[in-house]
Amino acid sequence: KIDYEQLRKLYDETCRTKNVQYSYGTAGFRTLAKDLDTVMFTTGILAVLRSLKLQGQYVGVMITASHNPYQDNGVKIVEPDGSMLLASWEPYAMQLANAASFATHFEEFYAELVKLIELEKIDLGASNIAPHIVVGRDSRESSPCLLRCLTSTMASVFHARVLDLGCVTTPQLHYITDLSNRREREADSALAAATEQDYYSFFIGAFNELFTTYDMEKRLSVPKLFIDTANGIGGPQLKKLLASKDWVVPSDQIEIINDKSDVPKLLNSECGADYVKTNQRLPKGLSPSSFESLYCSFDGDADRVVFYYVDSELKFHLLDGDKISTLFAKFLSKQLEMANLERSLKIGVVQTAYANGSSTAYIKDTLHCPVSCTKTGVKHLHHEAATQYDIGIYFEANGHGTIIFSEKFHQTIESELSKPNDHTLALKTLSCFAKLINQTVGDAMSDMLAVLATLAILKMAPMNWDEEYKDLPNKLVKCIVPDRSIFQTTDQERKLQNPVGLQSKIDSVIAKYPMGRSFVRASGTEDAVRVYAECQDMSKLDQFCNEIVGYVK
Ligand code: NG1
Ligand code: ZN
Repeated sequence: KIDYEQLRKLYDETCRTKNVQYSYGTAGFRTLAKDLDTVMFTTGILAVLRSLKLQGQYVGVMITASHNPYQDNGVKIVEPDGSMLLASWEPYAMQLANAASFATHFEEFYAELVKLIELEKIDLGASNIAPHIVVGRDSRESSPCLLRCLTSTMASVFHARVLDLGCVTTPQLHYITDLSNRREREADSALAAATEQDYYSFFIGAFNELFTTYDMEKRLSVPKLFIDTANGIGGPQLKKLLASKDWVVPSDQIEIINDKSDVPKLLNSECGADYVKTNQRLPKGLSPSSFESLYCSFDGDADRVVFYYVDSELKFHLLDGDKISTLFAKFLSKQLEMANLERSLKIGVVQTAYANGSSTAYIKDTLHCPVSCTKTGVKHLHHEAATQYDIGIYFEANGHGTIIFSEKFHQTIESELSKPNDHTLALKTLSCFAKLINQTVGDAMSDMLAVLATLAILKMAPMNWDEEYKDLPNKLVKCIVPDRSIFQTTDQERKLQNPVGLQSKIDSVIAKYPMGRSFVRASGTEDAVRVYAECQDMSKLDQFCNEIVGYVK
């Protein structure tokens, strides 16, 4: 039922990157752009199969390498509801890619493909089901060419309908994939496939509704917000949001910097969320001018955001993913309490071991909110937030995160709002806030709007936000080792199981430093081992970290 000759022809033309070992990690496939043709070809096919498996629903595919340098690129598949590819399909993505990469003849690849189709019982002949695919790409120079490799077989071999969004942010692709399927389900054919415009209207609508609820003028509570878009796709997309007729925040309150998405080499270079978080300093293009301003940085595909400000002594202060989590936790627990729902709806924060120890203590001891710790990687945090809480707040320290509101949350708020009560303001706040958050995935634009709204409602300046708790001095180091796969962890990556004996050495170092905490794990995205350390005394931090690194190397 597959047009064998056509597939073979396209395979021969497209699978030019041979003998590359591909692996589908926490962020999909990611490597040098010049090595990606083959894996794009097979990922396109896998996305089609995933859609067929799910009765032809829209499956998303995003071409991006996020915060990586401009020479890199990557690809990942998005489920119909906007979440990450089902974990049990990740091995298929690898098998198919490596089959094409290492095959000497087309038949070897074809056999692997047929095996997969049979294993998953996919009916390619079902005439009433056409696969639906949504594709998007970030601003990288290599993306258009990779897109052609990705989509080459979709229509001609598999009769797929392909919705090409062009250049979008990663969270826009997730959102539009989910919305397209919701519309199909509601058989709302008049609206058909979702667009970028739907995204802007929806989030601006929620932002405006929240300000109207509080009878506030649509001005930011800070005099000025500077947004560093890492010279990535966030720049042009944010400009579209700000240019929308419904966006009414005065234009002199917002300034976008590092917005040269058309100059390939500038992408993520000395700017963006990763740079600011790692180096704890202002990005290129910013001088500490006004100490009342708020600053934020997106990463290259705008799924992460970190905030920062400079104090009156021009000292830099980072407001990272932990601070965003705690701000939302403080705000939303208060609203739940005011709505008298704190006993019926469960709010909680999900972190990884990289969260600063002070943030964890603050959430538990000051906010009295439950905290869970999961392994690194958004899918782990997302799962915990979605299954354990009615309001599940999760952020990685690096700024990637969102909030998941349960079905019970929506039903409860709706039913409370429908009866007369004294908590209407809090109920409306919760309802609007849930709309303002992109629940499919961490989203720099939506998270930024939510932070701005929260600060305005709570009448908090950046400094007040920062003062809620003080970070413990901390350090994150990358160690290059001969074989990182021997570093195996347990307890949500907080303890090493292998190499045997190393953990007890680490423990004995930790014991010497007051408030000391340290852990070692292999990176899932780079060929390196990461060492994290934090302790009370800034002047001892380097020594503490070096001692651990000494045992790792
Ligand atoms: P690895 O390389 O596995 O540490 C990094 C980030 C994660 C996550 C992924 C996906 C740190 C310490 N790690 O993972 O939080 O963002 O990349 O991009 O920031
Ligand atoms: Zn990203």
